[in-house]
Amino acid sequence: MIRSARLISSVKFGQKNIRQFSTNWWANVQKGPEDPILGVSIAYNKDTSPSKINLGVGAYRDENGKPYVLECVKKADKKIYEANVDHEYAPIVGVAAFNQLAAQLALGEDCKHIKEKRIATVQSISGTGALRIAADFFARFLKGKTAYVPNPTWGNHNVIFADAGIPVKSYGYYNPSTCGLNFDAMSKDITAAPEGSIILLHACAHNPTGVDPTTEQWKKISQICKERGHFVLFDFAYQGFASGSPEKDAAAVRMFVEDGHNIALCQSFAKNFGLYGERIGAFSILTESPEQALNVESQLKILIRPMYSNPPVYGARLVQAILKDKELTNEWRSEVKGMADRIINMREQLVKYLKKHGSTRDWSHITTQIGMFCFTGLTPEQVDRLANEYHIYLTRNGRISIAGINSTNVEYLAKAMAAVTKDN
Ligand code: PLA
Repeated sequence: MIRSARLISSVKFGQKNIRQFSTNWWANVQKGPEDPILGVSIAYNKDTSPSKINLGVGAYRDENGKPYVLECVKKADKKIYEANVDHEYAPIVGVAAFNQLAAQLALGEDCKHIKEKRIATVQSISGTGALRIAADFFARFLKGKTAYVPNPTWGNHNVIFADAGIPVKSYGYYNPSTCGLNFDAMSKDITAAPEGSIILLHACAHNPTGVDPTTEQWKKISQICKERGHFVLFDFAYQGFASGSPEKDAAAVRMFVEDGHNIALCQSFAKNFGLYGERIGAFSILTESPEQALNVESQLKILIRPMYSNPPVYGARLVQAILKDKELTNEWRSEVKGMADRIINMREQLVKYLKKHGSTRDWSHITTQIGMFCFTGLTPEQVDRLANEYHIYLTRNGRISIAGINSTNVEYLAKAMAAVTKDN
């Protein structure tokens, strides 16, 4: 502004040799690539074929391929409307009652940290926002530490930590030859990480592989993290989506806390409450004492205030209305189970139709993997063929969002997958 005003006034006063006024500030900005996951939806939206299928982003669809608004959410919506609420700012940490209920949902009502007020919880802009707060907080207070994420992981993990200035490395996780967990590599790499590293774990329904450690394996990982003095961050984006039971899906998180880890926890309510666009999540840090929790919370506030000041209230109000009401909570439980069950059923259907269409591959991982995603083993070239020849869209790492499959499109999908994998 100042600069343009100066140039314009120079012209006014008729000075010679002034620089040409220009508004061309962004000539050096190059076009960047689309996001590997959200870019899939852009390609899908452009396709005009009636048989097109979007298996890219992990967004639940009902049997008719439509977005699903949970009944408990509709009821909560009505309650909020009827309560004639105002639209005042929330505090920097968000809606306090929501924060409490969110932490309880993940950690259990008996969690000592909650009872003893040894936990700092802030509302976040969904799971991504929680991770971003985590990464920025670690950059300030765990300076010099490296974050270890599974290989592979949700692609945004790497970027979030890198953008916050935290070095990111990976630990072994997936074994492509078994389509299962490479527990040896996982435990070796976590052991070899420098003492006191940040270890990111997917609480359940690992994205993109759909492969989770067993209870025994979780116990060992917890032990290793203890021995090595690692700091554990759980990304909990799918509570209820893996098994249909929010408690079962929280087992690993709760086990680590029982084992004595003061974990950090990122929660998302996008998938389990179907509140994708409301951007509702929570970030918690478990501490040694109530005083520490207050100190941590004060620093989280200092971090959040210049980022977005305070979070939007609507999603928090919805989740709060559901979780504080026994009946609505029970309705939510049965609806989240319904979504999980439909996904499990689609896995079975897909395998059945792959066989029917002559595929002799071992597709058993489709039913053994859990949660929203299946890591199919399809190559990037096969993925491209699915898009170009069959109008079926997925990420190039071969991940399919099972939630996008329904009884109308499952056979078409199976036929196409059988065709593109026929000769290899
Ligand atoms: N953590 C994991 C492991 C996730 O898979 C996702 C979402 C998030 C956090 C963040 O979700 P939120 O910010 O919407 O709460 N992953 C999706 C969507 C479903 C995405 O990539 O943004 C996916 O398709 O992988």
